[in-house]
Amino acid sequence: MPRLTESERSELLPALDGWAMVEGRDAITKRFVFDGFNAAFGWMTRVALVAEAMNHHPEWSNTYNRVEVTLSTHDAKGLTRRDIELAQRMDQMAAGLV
Ligand code: HBI
Repeated sequence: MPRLTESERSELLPALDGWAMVEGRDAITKRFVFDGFNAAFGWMTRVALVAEAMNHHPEWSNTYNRVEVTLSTHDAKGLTRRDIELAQRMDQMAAGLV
């Protein structure tokens, strides 16, 4: 899986909702804030099933109602289309909950 080209990045990254580049790393990050712990962890549980089905897994941490997410493709050592797809899926699954 090749890393995203410059033109793909300029097209795809601005279209994501609230994701930012990680300083000094070819990765994207976003903080999701939910109504409470159950909402946050329930979302993580549902995303985990999607990530496993995609065979593409987030780096994430949960504190009460917040989930910090970082996405990158470890095998490619940078951003690929799999990261874009997982980011979009995460946003879809958080819609109405955040
Ligand atoms: N998840 N984010 C991420 N990046 C990977 O490279 C990756 C993964 N999940 C599974 C996976 N790679 C495996 O397919 C390979 O490590 C074999």
